[in-house]
Amino acid sequence: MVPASSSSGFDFVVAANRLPVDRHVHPDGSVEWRTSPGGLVTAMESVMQDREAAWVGWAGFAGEAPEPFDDGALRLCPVPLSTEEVADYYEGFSNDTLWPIYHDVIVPPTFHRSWWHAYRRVNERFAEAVAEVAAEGATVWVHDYQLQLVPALLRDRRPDLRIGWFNHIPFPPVELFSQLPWRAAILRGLLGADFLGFQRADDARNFMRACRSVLRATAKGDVVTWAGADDAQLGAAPRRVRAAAVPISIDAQGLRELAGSPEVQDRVTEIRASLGNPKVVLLGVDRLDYTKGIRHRLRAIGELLEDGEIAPPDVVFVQIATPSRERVEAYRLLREEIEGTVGRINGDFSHLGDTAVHYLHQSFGREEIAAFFQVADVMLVTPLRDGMNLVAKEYVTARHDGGGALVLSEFTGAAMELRQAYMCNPHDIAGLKETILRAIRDNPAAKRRRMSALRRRVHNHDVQTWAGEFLSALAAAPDRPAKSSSR
Ligand code: ADQ
Repeated sequence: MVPASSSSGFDFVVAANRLPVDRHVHPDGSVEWRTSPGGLVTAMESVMQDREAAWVGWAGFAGEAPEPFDDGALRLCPVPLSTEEVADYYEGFSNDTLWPIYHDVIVPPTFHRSWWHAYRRVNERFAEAVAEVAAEGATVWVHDYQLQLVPALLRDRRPDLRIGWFNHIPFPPVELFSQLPWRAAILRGLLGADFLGFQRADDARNFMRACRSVLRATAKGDVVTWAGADDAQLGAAPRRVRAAAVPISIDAQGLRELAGSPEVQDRVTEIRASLGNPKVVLLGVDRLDYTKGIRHRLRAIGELLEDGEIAPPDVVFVQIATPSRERVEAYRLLREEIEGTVGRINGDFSHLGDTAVHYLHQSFGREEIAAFFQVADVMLVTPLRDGMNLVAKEYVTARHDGGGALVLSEFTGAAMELRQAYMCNPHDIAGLKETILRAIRDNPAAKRRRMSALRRRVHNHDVQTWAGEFLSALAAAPDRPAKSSSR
């Protein structure tokens, strides 16, 4: 399908830090575009299928951006970032300032004014690029913490647009948010939108409290009213903006079909055999990020091995850790620590041919991940803080055979919905060990009941439901507050 001509512009525009595809240059110079990693693209891919729209984002490499190009019905509009901007806007301000603040300061955030300037400059570039491709009165869906100034920057340029923003990560309590030297500018940037979507009701509440405390705005029900400011800063005009929880989900039907395909079923058998057909397989699948609680999980596994509660070859643990943000110091240190711990555990508890912890620092295709989910008797999702965590929803959906058990941290957005999981507090190592053992040993009928309730929840609230809820809330805004969509 040929997308609507950009001379009149697109009626629907998505803006996200990354395009849904990454460029890979082969040694022979040929170029291949592959699906880019991470939760946002996984979720949005099926929402955007066959939708005539433009997607504005970075192509994943520094330097000049390629010309806009079409991917099916989607027009991809690459935004260029220089090497310094990748370091300052992306690795710096987004991933080393905002990410830690928005995730409970698990590692200390770094504040640099030069990073902030780059963040502002890149947000302007994104706003400019969206303004160029959006048709009169178009709907614009801005994503995530990297683009929090885009709503107001865009409204300045194009007051005709309907602008929504969705936060894939948590929004922090005001006590943490207030540490940000640029807190007022960020809130004013966000208030340029008509509707702001969050993963949990608590995130929306945190945002409202920040508006009250930092901007002295009023917040009633799900509407923030900002009287405006008498200055020349961004977002000085008065605004009424809705903020509510719209929890993200997965393409449940697509994953069920994939998981049940003969190729994936064959892989399930192969993977189990290559692990030595253990009685119990424990699994973790995460980006290698300090928010995901991998260290705490390994600590619990190490102690269970030491206590003799679990042992290979009967019980093995597989940790898949996708490489992530490898140029940020905190991530480099985390990788060293985790790999050191895995080495120590295996040194102490593995035997020739019987490995206690299988550690794979690799990215896999969706088929392979779907196969791993079905191999897992117990899935360990133990983040210290996570906006949602799609892996939890993917796991229960992939287990269409009704088997398995999910151990889930109460600090994930998913815990608000997946209440029949084996809940844990990952900081409480003794409690985490007990929960893992319970998930292994509970009677099969009880486990099946839990899994079936979890699967039903995801089935009834899939990614299409999420996108529908977000877009109808956006269509109802502004000044026509609709009821908060969930919980
Ligand atoms: P992420 O922090 O990236 O997402 P998550 O929600 O778990 O985390 O999504 C990760 C995605 O990557 C899943 O679809 C998973 O299957 C896939 N994945 C993980 N490891 C992989 C590997 N080794 N190979 C291939 N694929 C792998 C952010 C927020 C989350 C929020 C999402 C969506 O941090 O809280 O749920 O956005 O809003």
